[in-house]
Amino acid sequence: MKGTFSYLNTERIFIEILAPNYFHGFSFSELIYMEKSRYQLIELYDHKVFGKILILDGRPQFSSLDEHIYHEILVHPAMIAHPNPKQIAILGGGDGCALREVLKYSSAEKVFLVDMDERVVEVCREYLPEINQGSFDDPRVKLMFMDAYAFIKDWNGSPFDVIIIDLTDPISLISAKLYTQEFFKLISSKLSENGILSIQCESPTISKWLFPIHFANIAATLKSVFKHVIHAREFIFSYGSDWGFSYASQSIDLESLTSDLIDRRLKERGIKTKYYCGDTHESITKLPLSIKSEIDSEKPIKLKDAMRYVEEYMDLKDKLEAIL
Ligand code: AG3
Repeated sequence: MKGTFSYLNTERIFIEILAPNYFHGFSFSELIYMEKSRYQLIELYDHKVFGKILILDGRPQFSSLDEHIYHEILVHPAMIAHPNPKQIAILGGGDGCALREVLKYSSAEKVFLVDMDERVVEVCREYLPEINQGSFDDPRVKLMFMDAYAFIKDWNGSPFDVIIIDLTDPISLISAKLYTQEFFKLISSKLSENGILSIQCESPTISKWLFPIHFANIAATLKSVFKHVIHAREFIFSYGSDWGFSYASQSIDLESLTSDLIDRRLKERGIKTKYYCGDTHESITKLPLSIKSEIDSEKPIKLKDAMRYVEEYMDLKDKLEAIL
């Protein structure tokens, strides 16, 4: 089976186009599993250094080697900034790794995992138990297989303390609409008084060359909706570039999270991490000047433009694949 998105996948070599004339790739030791689900191509490979690598529609989602870096940075700043996170929603994240990190908090009473593709959850449950550590079966977890836009829009239960957005790249309409101002306003209306949003935001340096929705305009969109917004950036080996994360809240002053407070809360709450701590937080949340000014010069992403953005990406992708 050959993939449908921006990459070359011969028997052993995988190449992802990150930007025009710029690639990132792996050679694999083994194909563990491959399936075309209703929504996407799911591939799972084994690699000598990276361990297991999950690829959805030609875009690597994680590897055993560095998934903890991505997931700890995605989850803990928001969970730690909240005084007592009880009700949490994870949008996307069907691999169960963000879920594993959230479940470390004994304050978490109810965690909704909302993923469109039940097959991703089933494949990760079966083939990656050492990574997601049975998180799907925790009694606090409710799995919802549906569109996250509809889940949030129609939610009329008690508000969420933390919402974590762990989506695929904004290059299909299903995911692109979840990075818009309209969606962030809906999120804000479903957060509790001290509620915090955390979201993966693509690469701050590379994504803009290929994706019409990228770090700086996602950040500008968040800024147009939330009072307090901070960002983090770290190199993620399995994506072949730096990666961006943003955290947003209407009431919690996220800028005031100090290294000491983070270490104290991690300790008080009994949270064991491998990568994230007060020092890590300090170092990853300092953005360079050029990235800060890119955010300032961007406009919010509107829902009415999402389809056009996806088409723009498809056009560029076809052109780039044609010259491969
Ligand atoms: N979520 C999306 C990461 C996007 C990676 N994109 C790429 N490699 N082009 C990751 C899911 C992990 N829970």
